Amino acid sequence: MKFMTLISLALCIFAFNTQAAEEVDHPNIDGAELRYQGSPMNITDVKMVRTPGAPDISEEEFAQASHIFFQRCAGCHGVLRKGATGSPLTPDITQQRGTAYLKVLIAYGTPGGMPNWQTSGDMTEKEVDMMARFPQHEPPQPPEFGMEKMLASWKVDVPVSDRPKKKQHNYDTDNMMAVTLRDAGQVAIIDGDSKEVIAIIETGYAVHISRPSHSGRYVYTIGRDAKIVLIDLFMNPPAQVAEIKIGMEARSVETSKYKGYEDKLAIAGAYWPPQYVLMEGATLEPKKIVSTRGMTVDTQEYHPEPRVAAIVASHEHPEFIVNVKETGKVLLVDYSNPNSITETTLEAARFLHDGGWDSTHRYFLTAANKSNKIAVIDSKDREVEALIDVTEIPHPGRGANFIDPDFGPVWATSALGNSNITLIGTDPIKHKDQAWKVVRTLKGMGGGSLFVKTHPKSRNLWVDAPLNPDPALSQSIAVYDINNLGAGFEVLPIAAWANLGEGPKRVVQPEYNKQGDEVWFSVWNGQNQRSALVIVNDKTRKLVKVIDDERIITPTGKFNIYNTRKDVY
Ligand code: DHE
Repeated sequence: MKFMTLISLALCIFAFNTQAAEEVDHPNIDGAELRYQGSPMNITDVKMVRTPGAPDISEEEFAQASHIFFQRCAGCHGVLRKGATGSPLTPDITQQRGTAYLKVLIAYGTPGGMPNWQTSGDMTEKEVDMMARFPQHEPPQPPEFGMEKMLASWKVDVPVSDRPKKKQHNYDTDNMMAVTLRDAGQVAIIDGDSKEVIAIIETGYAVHISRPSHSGRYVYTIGRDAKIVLIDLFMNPPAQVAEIKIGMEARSVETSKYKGYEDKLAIAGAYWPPQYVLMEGATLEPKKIVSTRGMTVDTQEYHPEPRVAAIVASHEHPEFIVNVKETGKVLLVDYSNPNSITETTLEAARFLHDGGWDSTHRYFLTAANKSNKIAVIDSKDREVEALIDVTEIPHPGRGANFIDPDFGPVWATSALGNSNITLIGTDPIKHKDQAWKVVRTLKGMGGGSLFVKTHPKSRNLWVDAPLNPDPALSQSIAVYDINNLGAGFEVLPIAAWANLGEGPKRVVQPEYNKQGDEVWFSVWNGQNQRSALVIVNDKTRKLVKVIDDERIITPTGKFNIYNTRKDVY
């Protein structure tokens, strides 16, 4: 009887899910992709909220459930449960479903992408029961994080006047690589010429990306806990000179690049609270905090937590271009007077994620990944140039620019949801008919790709697939000859070359050295397993070196100082 009830509940959930899939559910993604969407959030200090009509929950259970929610669910469902890649879980919906229904949903998962938390062994029956009662109460709102908290966290370790006037070592700072050591909460600074690990610098929790200043002297690194560490590459060895926390959850940081403002300002965007902050470039002193809460582009409903995704610095105006994920808006933030920011709002599409420049640095191409579109922002005329339909879940990183033998200049993106590599024409002058159109679709190794890369001096296009469920693909890289795209790709077994022993060993994010003749790959293994960086000769596609120093723990993103500051990709 009990079994029959479960079956009918599961069927009913399936029916609900199929119906709701278009609107609110996870895209059709597997477990690895789901984990990618939903990294643990570092949010604490929430207050208990009891809601009429919701089942009983003790204070202790509420605290435990909030912790589990922020660790496992908020990445997809949103901090305030308004829904992102996962369904909205507000009490008007959850109370209607009821505890029994939600328990089955959480325990067994759904075909739409909700993980099977109990049957996978990730949650006990007791936890599932608690997690079914918890969302029937109003979501607890985490604290705000304004100027007072920012200033309290701000620290200048080395004042500007005490910093070296010139480089204190003989390394070429432009060929240094800032390498994210994700689970160690560190960044490795590695010399691109000798491949020597010059420094390991403590940073924020599950550190995410690094961006160098325009001059290439400083590196800004941001952790998922919204801590920014400013590293001075002129010091011997390079070291932290300032730090600040700009919120509780964050992913993006960038610095001013417009003529006359080089190295002057930094900006960071937060996931929680939904805001961005402008800081002084050399010290991280916070100057202005701006909230991103507002209406969505399509339904024009209020969204209480639109997260800040990718940020790039305009080369055409003193502006930062800021992607606001859940509202689908792109903000042009004029920083010429940081005491009085002017913001221009462009309407793109939901859910904006990452992106990069075309080769002229005029057009910013960015993925609206839930809408399966690439938005093209004209940074010169300050308008949306095009919204281009692409296939499921585009994920370009910064993308890859090259000359297609038939269609001229193109920008490429790969995808999470399928094996397509989509090439978009980017030259509205000499190749007008192809501009802002999909001119070619290449078949890749498989879905689960995150990053593509090439270099102006190279004829290779590299495509990873770290989230593909097949280890033969997630541990390899596909490489195309740009002059002969029809010939398909060669597969290089990068993880096998590193010879690391057991572990998932995902091969992630190709990155060129300054000269454009070597490509670096991370072999991203478990925290307690051996990871490595594998360097390949771009011309011969042969192994140059494996950096398997024991300090290289869970490497993911790598940022070559020259290519990143000059936007060469
Ligand atoms: Fe990232 C860039 C957000 C998971 C590695 N990631 C970005 C950017 C955003 C973002 C908004 C663009 C920043 C910019 O350009 O200003 N990433 C998120 C997430 O929300 C997500 C999906 C889940 C999470 O909770 O964090 C997520 N990202 C991952 C990973 O699991 C990756 C593969 C490994 C890791 O380090 O955690 C990862 N993300 C990266 C990298 C970049 C990045 C390497 C920069 C790519 C580049 O070439 O510029």
